[in-house]
Amino acid sequence: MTTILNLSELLGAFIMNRSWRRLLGLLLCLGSVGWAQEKVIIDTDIGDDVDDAFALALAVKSPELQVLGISTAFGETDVRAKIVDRFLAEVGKSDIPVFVGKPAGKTPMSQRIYGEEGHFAKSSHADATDFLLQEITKYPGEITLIAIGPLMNVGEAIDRDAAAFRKLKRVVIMGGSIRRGYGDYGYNEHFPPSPEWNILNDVKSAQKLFASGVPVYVMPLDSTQLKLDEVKRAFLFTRGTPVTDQLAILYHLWAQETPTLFDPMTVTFVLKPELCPVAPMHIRVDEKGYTREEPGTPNAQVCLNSNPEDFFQFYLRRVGER
Ligand SMILES: [Ca+2]
Repeated sequence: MTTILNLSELLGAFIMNRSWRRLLGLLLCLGSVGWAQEKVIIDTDIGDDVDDAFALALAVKSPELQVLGISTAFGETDVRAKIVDRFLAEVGKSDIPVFVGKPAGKTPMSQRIYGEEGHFAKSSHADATDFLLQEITKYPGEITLIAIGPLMNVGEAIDRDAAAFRKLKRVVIMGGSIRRGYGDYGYNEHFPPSPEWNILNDVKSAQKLFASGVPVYVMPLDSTQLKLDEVKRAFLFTRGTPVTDQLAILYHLWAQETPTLFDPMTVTFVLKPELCPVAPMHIRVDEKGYTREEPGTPNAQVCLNSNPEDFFQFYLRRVGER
């Protein structure tokens, strides 16, 4: 009796001890990772704005995710793919395959040189839509597509095989502007909704996505205008890890001051949905690229509000982890 009591007291003392609780937490986390990694494909227009790189950084630092592949969309998709090649190689993830969407003309790209110098760039990349449809067929109902650029590849996949596309588990996009426009942070003067970049650059594909019947999760301007201020940048860029070093290089090539981390909220939502709570909504994408909230059967789950401080507490800890 005494022995049993002593053992339970000992166990209680261990559990109360903070380091043991942390260890238990880690073991539980590793256990859950082993069982149910989330299969994701990321479709990105990395290369001009810098937030895509910050989204990829979060994905590669997250053991909860199994990144099946990364595809590029919009403009010079081959240059974008070379940027992804280098980023993945520099952070030790060159096993993740990279695919290209249809190229469409030349656009200014602040981070072009990062991919063009030829570091780790693969000589060719297979087609993004072929890959997407093939993976959906292989893992029906299991894949989350995270789309953080204009939606050309999504539109093409729906055109080519709408039935297969519907077998995605879900699509999580950064896109749209429901009640707030660019520059409206909630505390300052109101800026009305405006056509958001990703929707505006391929309105037809966005319309197809909202009509596709696939569960669509939307992280619009309303909840994604997350400013990486100088205190946060100083923290991140002095971590000296392979991932934060690449972010520092891409940030300097981008050559502006304060990045807005629109895209990382999509990856964050997949990992911690409570950081961007969604509500059902019927969204109509009009010809001008507005995402109108209208009465009707919900065709999307939309996050209208997030707490930037909570987001950064999570993001900086995870991406800055040594
Ligand atoms: Ca983007």
